Amino acid sequence: MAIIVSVRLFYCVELGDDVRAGIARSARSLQARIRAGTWVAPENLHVTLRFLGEVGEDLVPPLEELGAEASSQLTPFELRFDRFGAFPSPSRARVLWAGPTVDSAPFAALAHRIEEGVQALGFPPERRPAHPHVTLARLRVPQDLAPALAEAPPPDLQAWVDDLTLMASELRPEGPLYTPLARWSLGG
Ligand code: 2AM
Repeated sequence: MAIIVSVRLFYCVELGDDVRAGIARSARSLQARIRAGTWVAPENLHVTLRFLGEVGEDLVPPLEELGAEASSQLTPFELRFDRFGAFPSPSRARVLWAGPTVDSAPFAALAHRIEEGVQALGFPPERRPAHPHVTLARLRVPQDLAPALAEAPPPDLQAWVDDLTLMASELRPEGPLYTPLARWSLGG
């Protein structure tokens, strides 16, 4: 009997040490305003492109091919982190994030190509719009963060995105452990 081993995967944009530290620092003014939540460890801050969930090992090679192909079609681009926001809305926040005020066309193009590719591999369509963001904290109960978000000085960071990563995620009680499975330079 074949044993199917699975791995929890997502495509993401990794961020440099300086950008991660800068985003974490800029979020400090919000820390006292969040009642019950889990903050993402600074070393784990990233921009998810597509969450895949538990994936059978047999799908890893085609997902690697897709990553290589999608990344070869784009050149490096800049991503700004100049606002804080919350999902699903600031007044009922469950997720606090930092992201760009202006949509990034290259990010959207990369997300679109990956979405097409994963659907061709049999993944169900992603219903959430591809909005680039770095999750900073997850709140255990929805909280009205609108006043805190209006008052907090916004972040002001720029990241140079020059590669795409297929990341494995192991969920542990002390927090997730992320391990890059493959990484491709944009533009090949
Ligand atoms: P997010 O924080 O950008 O929203 C790794 O777990 C990443 O995958 C998380 O940072 C999260 O992205 C995303 N993720 C986790 N669980 C998910 C789910 N059930 N649906 C969609 N995205 C998810």
